[in-house]
Amino acid sequence: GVDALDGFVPWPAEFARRYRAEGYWRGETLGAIGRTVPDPDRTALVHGDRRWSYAELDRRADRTAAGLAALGIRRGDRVLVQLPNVAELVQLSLALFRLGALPVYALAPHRMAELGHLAELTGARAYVAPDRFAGFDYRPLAAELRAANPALAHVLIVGEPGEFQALSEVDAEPLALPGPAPDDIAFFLLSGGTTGLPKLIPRTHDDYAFQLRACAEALGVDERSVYLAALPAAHNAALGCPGVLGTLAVGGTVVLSPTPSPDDAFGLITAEGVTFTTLMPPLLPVWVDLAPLLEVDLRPVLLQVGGANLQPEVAYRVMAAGCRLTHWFGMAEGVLSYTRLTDPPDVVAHTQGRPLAAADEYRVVDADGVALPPGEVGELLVRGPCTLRGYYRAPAYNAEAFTPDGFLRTGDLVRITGDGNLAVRGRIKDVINRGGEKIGATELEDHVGAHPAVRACAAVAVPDATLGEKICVYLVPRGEPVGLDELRAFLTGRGLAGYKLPDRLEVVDELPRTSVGKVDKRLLRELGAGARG
Ligand code: J2J
Repeated sequence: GVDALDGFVPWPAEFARRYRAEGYWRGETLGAIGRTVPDPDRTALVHGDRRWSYAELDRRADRTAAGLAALGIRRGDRVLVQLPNVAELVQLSLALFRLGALPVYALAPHRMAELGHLAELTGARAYVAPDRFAGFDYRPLAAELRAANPALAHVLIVGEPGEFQALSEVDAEPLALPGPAPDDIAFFLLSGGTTGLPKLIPRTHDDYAFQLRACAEALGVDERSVYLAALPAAHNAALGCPGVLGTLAVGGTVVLSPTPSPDDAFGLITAEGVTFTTLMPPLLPVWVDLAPLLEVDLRPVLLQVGGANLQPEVAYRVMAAGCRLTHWFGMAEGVLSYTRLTDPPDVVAHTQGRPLAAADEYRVVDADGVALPPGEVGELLVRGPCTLRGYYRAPAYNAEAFTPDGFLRTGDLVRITGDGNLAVRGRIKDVINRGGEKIGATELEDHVGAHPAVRACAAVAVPDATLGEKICVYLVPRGEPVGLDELRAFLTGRGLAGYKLPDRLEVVDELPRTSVGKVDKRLLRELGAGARG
């Protein structure tokens, strides 16, 4: 057997049967993407000066798959992939899907703390990184990672390989590969909301192929569509809602932008005739305000926005400017709810619409897990054809994160409105949502607590006008207090990703406690909000 299955929680047989019988799961594998398209000469991918037709992408993916097989990468092997929005990310992903090897998608800002954990958890056999991105050289990081993880036999670099091997040299005559089964894990995504170390989400070929198809249908994405990947394509929102993979699956064109900033994205929108893209809320006002000044017409571009709280005023402003908007609630875990293109502006501004699939089961429950009457605010529980049944190799965590009958506890507070739309109202999970980037509070606290001058600490979200939330750390010192800059440098030295570094530090004599002795984070959040500005 494929040992990736050790630690994977599949859907129970009766659910798998139902999802197949009802046509959600169709026995597809993701390696088929780019293979059978209406027009092989059509442009599949635009990245910088490179324009690859479907025929070229298909050929490159086959050659990379054969080259990886020649290196000894097998079906079921895990490969840590840390690539920004470059053509090689797509080529490599298709190659791994065809081989049945499993990408573990890290984000570009991740460093040794995150990568070391992911490599160890998955037993990854290879690591793929750029030579440099955003001013950072990944090759010394690769050397450190390999030294710490003996199972990591191969380091493949996009660009100048230095002491390692260039991904471009992983290339061989295409060969027949056994390939994966549709119910195999296709890849892993990082969870946006956890306690302790980051958790991995296994996505199967069946469930992700369904997500791609359903999202494309819902937004009318077809072979004429042009998707701008402005957010990182390694994140679920841009990878597959329908995103990069869903656009390629229907024969459309994908345009890769290195960042979502107007400097990078606007030229591409005009030059390539972009028809849709995905944004997190903080960028939306920036885009809409700058577009007329930079003479870019955003009206032909359907904007998919979600991932963090979107203020209704911003949504109305965007729609008043003539832009089309769909408002999403999404999780890498597979939960997706969104407003449809025919929904009235009030529904788009105030809600995240309806579930992706008719087979999605949503429950709203109180703190005791008891179902609430429609309209009341409670935690959202979800079960469905693309919502995972367990995090990878995390049995103790899974026992808490799922109900006994298999519903994912999202940790998000929602209400279902009278007309059946989902409206996110808050959160009970201990996560900070910094403009769409998720920081697990306990993960950060464990790192802060490792500083010798820290007696106790608590990380909480504080309001921020631009990002929605920022990170504030309350700290009880042991002796001489630590300053913010010193703490940030300490955390960077521990290999923590830059977006998880605290924005603010408050030194206190002690942390407030609830009656049962837990740190009173609600009070800390209130204090943090009050002390603002
Ligand atoms: C408030 N909070 C939201 C929203 C997600 C599409 C879009 C987003 C993601 C994503 C994604 C929110 N308002 N509209 O994967 O495919 C918060 C919730 C949720 C968490 C998931 C996609 N939309 N959130 O953001 O896995 O707290 O996925 O549980 O990164 O983001 O984060 P993540």
